[in-house]
Amino acid sequence: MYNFLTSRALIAAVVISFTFAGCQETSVENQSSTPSEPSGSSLRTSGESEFVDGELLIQFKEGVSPAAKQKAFDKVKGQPVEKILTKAMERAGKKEGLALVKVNKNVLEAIAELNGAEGVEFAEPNYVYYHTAVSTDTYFTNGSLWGMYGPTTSPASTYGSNAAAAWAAGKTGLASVYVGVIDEGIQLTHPDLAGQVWVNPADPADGADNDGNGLADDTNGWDFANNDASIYDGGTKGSLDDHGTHVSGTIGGKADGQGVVGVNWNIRLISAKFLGRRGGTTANAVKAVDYLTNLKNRGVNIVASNNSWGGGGYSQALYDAIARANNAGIMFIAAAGNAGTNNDVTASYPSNYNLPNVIAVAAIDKNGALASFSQYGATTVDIGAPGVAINSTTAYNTYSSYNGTSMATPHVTGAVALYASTHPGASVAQIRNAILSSAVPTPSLAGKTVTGGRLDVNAALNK
Ligand SMILES: [Ca+2]
Ligand SMILES: [Ca+2]
Ligand SMILES: [Ca+2]
Ligand SMILES: [Ca+2]
Repeated sequence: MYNFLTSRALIAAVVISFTFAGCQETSVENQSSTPSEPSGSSLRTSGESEFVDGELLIQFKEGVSPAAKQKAFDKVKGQPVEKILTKAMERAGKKEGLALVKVNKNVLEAIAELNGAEGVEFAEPNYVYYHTAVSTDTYFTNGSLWGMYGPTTSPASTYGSNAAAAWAAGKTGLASVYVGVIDEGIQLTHPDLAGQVWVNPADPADGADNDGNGLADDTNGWDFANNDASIYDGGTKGSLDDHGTHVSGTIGGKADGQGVVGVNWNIRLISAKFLGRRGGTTANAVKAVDYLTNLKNRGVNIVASNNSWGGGGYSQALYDAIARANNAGIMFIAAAGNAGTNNDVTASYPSNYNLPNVIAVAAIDKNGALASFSQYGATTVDIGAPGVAINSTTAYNTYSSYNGTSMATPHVTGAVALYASTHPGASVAQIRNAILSSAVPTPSLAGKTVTGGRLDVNAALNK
């Protein structure tokens, strides 16, 4: 079972403030309550991976006969409940899609029977993923967004991302750059996010799927967890959407004289919500990734997705979806995980997928130390970024301090978006090189990450 924590501790009410470059921002953390750990009653674990009991995914080979499919279903007493065939799969020449199948037997036994069976490309569990925040920092009241500062900015923080130096050079992002937030939902009405969330010009809220992507009224994105158009369910369905709102604020909180500010002052965030109170599944992660790929293929300038979540084992279906994103030129920035372990030894997904668009992110604290919870890996984790005591937006117009590789990841995603704003049309290879080759050598990350260094947003933009 993965050690990613899914509960949040209480946050004491506290007022903090900081200043930068003539921009005074005040952050108020409010008391927030703690959702309880999911009961997990419908979940099963295998080794370290959690998956939905009684469900699996089958990728049939193209052109397989209906008889062969039925034979495969019968073999495991399976009932197909959904054929997942996304626009991105169709564009990639797939017609079979993924079959989501209910099975009336042990999932792992069923998979063993299916792999190698006639017409079956692969079968795998429908894994469960959780977001990668470890905890709130109850008493942390240092009053700064240290993760945004750099060694020569004012205020300074040696180990921050140095985004502030990029702002000082006039690089504050563009509303024509889009980033997908694959996470919980986003409080799009939060004072620090209002206007930063994409409004789909091709599908107004009229009950019809005007843009023909199969989702009616995906005006700000889509909620794949609940299969509906509302990307923010705080207060209505008990899903607080704090985590998705928090990463969003780090990527693109507004510079408006109050609250926090993100790496990008100008940006458009697209919600691909797939994490609910009980986490998210492979089936919905694939849909979320492919949703963004399809939008990109239709002309929306999506440069990256932020993936502050993890869990499960290796999924060929998710790998394939991330590969489609790669082919569409979308970076996939992923949290290394919060179990404190070595990803070279024990693989962590999705950050371990070996694809050009995947950048795996570890968390450091404001003293440059690798966070105690942060996973690492000399060959599998690329770079460190601020992930301890990170203040950002949370649901119900609040601000909170969180710790996690979840919090480090959006600093890197933000850097990718800011880079794309100054290097329009940059390729996956160019973006990857800019972010990783500019990493600042950092002792705590030496031998623990591919670059041995930490994010420097300003240096990346000068690559
Ligand atoms: Ca639509
Ligand atoms: Ca519509
Ligand atoms: Ca919803
Ligand atoms: Ca603000």
